Amino acid sequence: MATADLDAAQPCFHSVEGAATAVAHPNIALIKYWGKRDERLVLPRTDSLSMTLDVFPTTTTVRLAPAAEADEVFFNGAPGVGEARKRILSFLDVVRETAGQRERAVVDTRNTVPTGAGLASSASGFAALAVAAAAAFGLDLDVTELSRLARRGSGSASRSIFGGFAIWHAGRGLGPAADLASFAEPVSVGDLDPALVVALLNTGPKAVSSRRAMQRTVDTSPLYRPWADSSTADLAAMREALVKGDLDSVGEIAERNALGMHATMLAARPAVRYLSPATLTVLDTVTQLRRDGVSAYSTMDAGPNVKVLCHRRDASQVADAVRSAASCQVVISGCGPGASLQSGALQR
Ligand code: 2P0
Repeated sequence: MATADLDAAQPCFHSVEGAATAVAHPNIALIKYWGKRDERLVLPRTDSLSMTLDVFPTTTTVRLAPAAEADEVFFNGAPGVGEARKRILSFLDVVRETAGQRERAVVDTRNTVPTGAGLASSASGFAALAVAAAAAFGLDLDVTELSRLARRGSGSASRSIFGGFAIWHAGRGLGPAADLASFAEPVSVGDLDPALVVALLNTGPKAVSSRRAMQRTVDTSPLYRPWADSSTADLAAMREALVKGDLDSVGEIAERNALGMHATMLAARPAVRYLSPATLTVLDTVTQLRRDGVSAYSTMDAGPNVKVLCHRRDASQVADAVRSAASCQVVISGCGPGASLQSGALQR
């Protein structure tokens, strides 16, 4: 079935034709996820909290292929290769196991965010894949179940099932009970109209994948445990600041949480350093904006790119300052929607 045909399809959670298309957006963590306690089930060591973007969507179609002997994967129209392809095949195995099916599938995924550059492409990618694959394989999952499923593809994807702000609960322990307890859900937010100004400093693939980098950090960084402990306290403070709609507190907590996460990586053996000279230029610019009375706060993920949290009314000013300081492309994002089947809303 062509994508155009899916546009006209009725909203569906069961896919009678065995094909479904879903859209999801990346999210940026204000309280970071960095470190797993179970690699296979993708169980994190700490809770995390994010804002879903309204830019850089991923659109993914999953089509069952009953006659095929192997799955096929296409990224932006080209046959998938390497680790990214392997992760999708493993994820399809999880979906098949959940659905009690054996059929192979064709996955066609189209990203508008540069893949592998620390711009959360795996979050939008696996959220869209989870929603599309669940529908194509006829799984009738609610959003909590979809969040758990997306988590198996990539931890941060559990949060992209939801729009606005979402918390991903780490859960406790190991095994099936822990699996059930680790999912994302929306969080309450007061009167807040935030923007994230994304400074695209380097959109090439990163040297060390976040998966490997976080494992190395947990295994070798003496700063990891203190950061994880402080992140728990940051999360509680963040939830309070969000309910109050206090952007300055939200920003301060997010910035210190991100810098702390990068400190854990710098102390890993060998060190993981994603931040570049251009990153520091933007950090200085954001500090200067604050001195000038603009509420602006930085956060960085597994890459050099900086996302600046600010009031939406200040976003153009922040974008201009960052663009001229770092001579880079800048994209302004507001709060985005949760993952959806192309034919309708996912919430039920
Ligand atoms: C986050 N990041 O909370 C953190 C902050 C990057 C830095 O989630 O191994 O691609 O697939 O679960 O989700 C990037 O890690 O890692 C990430 P896996 P993922 O957004």
